[in-house]
Amino acid sequence: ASAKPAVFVARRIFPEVIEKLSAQLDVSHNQADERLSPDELIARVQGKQGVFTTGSERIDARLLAACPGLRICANMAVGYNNFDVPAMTAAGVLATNAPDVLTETTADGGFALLMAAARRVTEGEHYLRAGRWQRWSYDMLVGQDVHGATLGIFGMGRIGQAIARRGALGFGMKVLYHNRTRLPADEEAAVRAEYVAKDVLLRRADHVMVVLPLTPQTRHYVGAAELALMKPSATLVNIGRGGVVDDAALARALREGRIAAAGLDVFEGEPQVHPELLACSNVALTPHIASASLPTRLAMAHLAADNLIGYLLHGQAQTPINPEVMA
Ligand code: 8YV
Repeated sequence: ASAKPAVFVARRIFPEVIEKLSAQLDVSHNQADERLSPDELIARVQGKQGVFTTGSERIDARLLAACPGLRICANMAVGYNNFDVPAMTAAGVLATNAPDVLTETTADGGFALLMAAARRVTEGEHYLRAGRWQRWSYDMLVGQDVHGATLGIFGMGRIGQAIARRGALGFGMKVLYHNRTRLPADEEAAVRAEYVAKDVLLRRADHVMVVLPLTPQTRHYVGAAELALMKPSATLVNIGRGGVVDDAALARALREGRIAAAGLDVFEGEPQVHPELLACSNVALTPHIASASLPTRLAMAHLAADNLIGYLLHGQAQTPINPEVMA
């Protein structure tokens, strides 16, 4: 038997990160890309002190009760709606996420979708590949401008602020935001964004970017009533979490021309995508890849690994969600 603390890595992950973990910990690794079922996850975590999760493995009271030796769950994601944090804290299990290292890459991803949707990039590609591009016409695939437009941001955390900076400084946009808490004046000035009420943002924005985590409070934060306030020429982008936008209501709004376009990286029930969204032409769709540059994914994996090693060997973690557990 090994004296090293034992950890379970719940998905196939960079070999070099597995090597780094294996140098200090007793590692077992699910080599598959499939998410384990809740029962399989419990069976594999039992007897382990740590688990490396990738953003969608559910860590809840049932798993915690079945895995009493567990001390840390390290999520390779900034979002942690897969964690029941109060239950983890009650069980004395540290939760860590992977913030900061993905901020700029994810903001780039948000702009990629905004540009694609507003300027009909993916729609244009489908048009071309389908052999429908036969001649020039003045109104072929005309979209909306991004530069100089009014950008509304829901969720002004690290990624929201990186998007605000891009909009204001790179694209000359007027930036509005709404958030649970308003930024301090100096931070607001640094990102050149104006705090407004939710309905004001929806009415005034030419493009709305959703960068909210999924919580009970943000579920369907943008639904039929919100979409109805938006301009018919507006674009909606969701790079936060599936479920923050009501995808069925969005598909209806797109089909009825109540808004012009959407760009979506996250979906309710992903990897399933609402069939009515798939049927809409005026929507740019990506499979949850806003953080997916190679250097960023590697940095996220290293951060999760460092949290596991740091906590299990030295009682230290860089990015704890419930630091009270460490005390
Ligand atoms: C991840 C994400 O790619 O960080 C997050 O919250 O949604 C993405 O960056 C995904 O969760 C898998 O790790």
